[in-house]
Amino acid sequence: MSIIAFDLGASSGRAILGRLKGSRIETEEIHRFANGPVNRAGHLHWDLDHLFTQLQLGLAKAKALGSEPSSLGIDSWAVDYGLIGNGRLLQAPYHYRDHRTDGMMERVTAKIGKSEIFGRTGIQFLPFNTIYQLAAVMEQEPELLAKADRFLMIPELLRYLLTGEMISEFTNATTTQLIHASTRTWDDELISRLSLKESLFGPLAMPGTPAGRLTSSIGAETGLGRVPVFAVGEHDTASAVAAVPAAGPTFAYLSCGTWSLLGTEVDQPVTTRRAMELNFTNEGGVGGKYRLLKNIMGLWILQELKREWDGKGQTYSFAEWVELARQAPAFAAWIDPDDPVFLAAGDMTVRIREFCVSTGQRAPEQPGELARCILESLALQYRNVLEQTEQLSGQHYPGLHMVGGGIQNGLLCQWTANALGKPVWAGPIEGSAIGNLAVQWIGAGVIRDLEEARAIIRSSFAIKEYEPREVATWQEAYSRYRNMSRSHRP
Ligand code: LFR
Repeated sequence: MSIIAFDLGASSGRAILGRLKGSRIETEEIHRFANGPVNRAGHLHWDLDHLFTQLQLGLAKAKALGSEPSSLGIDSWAVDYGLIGNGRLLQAPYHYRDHRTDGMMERVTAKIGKSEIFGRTGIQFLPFNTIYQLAAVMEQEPELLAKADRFLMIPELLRYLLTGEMISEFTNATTTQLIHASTRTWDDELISRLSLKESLFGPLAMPGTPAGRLTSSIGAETGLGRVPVFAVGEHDTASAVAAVPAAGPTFAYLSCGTWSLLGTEVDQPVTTRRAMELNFTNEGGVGGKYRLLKNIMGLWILQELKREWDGKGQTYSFAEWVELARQAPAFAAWIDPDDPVFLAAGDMTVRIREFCVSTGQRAPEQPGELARCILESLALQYRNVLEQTEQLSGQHYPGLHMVGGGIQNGLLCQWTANALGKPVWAGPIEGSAIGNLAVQWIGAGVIRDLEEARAIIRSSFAIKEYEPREVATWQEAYSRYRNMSRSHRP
């Protein structure tokens, strides 16, 4: 019997067919499609109609391949949402990198203090969190909120279109910064202090809970019938962390894609002052766990650099960018990848150069120098954040698990091991899709729990080990990097 995971990422969306043969998972990518933001009247939005068509195409392809999936689940990146009025989507959902939230986090936290928000929710301060997106709507488009009777996040919206049922999902809901960390449900007090309607936010389903079936018309169109749909870890990072092939309860992970999410799993949120100062987050996880982690800007900076140079007619493949980085001189200049200047789309070359000059470094000129600067800075920042994770959790990690598409960049994996002075275990690549599948099997009672799922994942997918090299050189570089980034931060 097969099942389907839809994983909607920043570079593409995918439909992955999964089969469980004994204690081995087999996966097959049956459909891949574009999932870029669309620019409408100067704002970045999701193209939901396109995505819905692609989901249906994925289902039809499964049918054409002779498979009759027994369930499906959808995951995507966090924080984005749509508003429903009278059963209809009121507006194309905004993409979180849209500029409309500029300054909103400062406005909201001036009204409700940061320590109060963090103490209640345990969620890190990112300018695009749903709470600040909703505050922007309230200021800029209040009529929209007045018309809305329901708030749904992206996978929930797509699930609604497939099943006709509106059900919110816990892991993704935590990223709104509107879920109370100890009650694990909507924080009605926070919601009403923001002057939002409590009735917008519906009941929450935990990952692995049944959440309806394909409507009869979609069942008929795709030829699949009324296939059950699960609420999975619908935040892609929740799914990716569920797929970390760790053997015991104490481990550190890096979900490596457009973003780099580095941290550990905990039973209870860590909402100490220190966690807030370090801007760590406690996002709801699969199996009742929390993900204590930090967002690192990630390969986004390199992806944007590539897009910019493609636009100038100087086109290199991603593999070529990595090769150019390998050949460029070592430890010449670094950025703090988490400086907010790197968040929005656009001209990374200028921003990287300006950052380097403003911190007393020589500005990288050539493509290889720019790419090297980004990848070394990421590896060094991973070490910094792993040390912070150890401080907060009181645990010691002997190495780092890396999952996600970014691990195809072997140079970054090796440099990460070098920077940490510890081994990196890289795999699986399709972390989010595999975690999505695993949670459906747990929901169906085919796999017992998260621990068993991880054991199955461990034996099903190749895990590549990177041993640290040139440790002394990287240690010295790390000390210099720390001084550079410390002096730069306010
Ligand atoms: C990764 C991710 C991160 C989230 C960011 C924005 O794809 O979901 O976890 O902080 O995207 O939603």
